[in-house]
Amino acid sequence: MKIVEAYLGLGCNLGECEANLCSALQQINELTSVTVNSISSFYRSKPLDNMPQADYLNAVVQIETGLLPIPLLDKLQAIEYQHGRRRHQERWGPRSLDIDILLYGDQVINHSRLRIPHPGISQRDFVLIPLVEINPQIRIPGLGKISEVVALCPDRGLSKLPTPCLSKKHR
Ligand code: A4P
Ligand code: MG
Repeated sequence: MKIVEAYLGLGCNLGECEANLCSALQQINELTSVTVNSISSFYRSKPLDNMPQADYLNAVVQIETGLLPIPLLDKLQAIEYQHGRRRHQERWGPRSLDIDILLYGDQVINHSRLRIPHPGISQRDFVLIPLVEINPQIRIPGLGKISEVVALCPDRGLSKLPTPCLSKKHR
């Protein structure tokens, strides 16, 4: 089984977001063939496009996984579902848990269910800044060095919060 390094973005702006992100991280770490290696700080961010909804809590994690991309997406969507996420809600509506696969090794994937790198990555400070925090050496396929991508990203005034929970490896 080939082990790949991947990065996931987590977001919440509905309900108990700190608890949701922490229990999602725990469940991701408990998945067979997935290990959480590092967790960024948590960040408070304004909704994209000034949507009239609550601020988000966002974080990024680095994992190692033997799962292929679609099976990984299936497992992550099951975790979203367990946290009350329902997909018939409006696009970009408030959500109790959103898990995006940001990067999967150096692969570019254009599948009907999965686009990697995540298409919004270059415009999202709440994704890029925690990615830099975890690994400033990342290269984003098609975009280049993360330091250069982050320099061009609009600054939307993130606030950095302490990480309130740690994966098993960090305890
Ligand atoms: N999908 C395609 N590519 C991916 C990927 N790389 N990772 C598909 C995960 N899923 C991917 O997603 C819709 C479908 O996208 C999935 O079924 C999957 O097959 P969704 O989570 O059901 O719907 P959504 O999240 O409402 O839409 P979308 O376009 O995925 O939105 P995003 O990109 O997730 O953005 N503002 C702040 N401050 N912080 C946020 O976290 N998030 C969003 C949602 C908007 N504004 C935000 C934030
Ligand atoms: Mg999503």
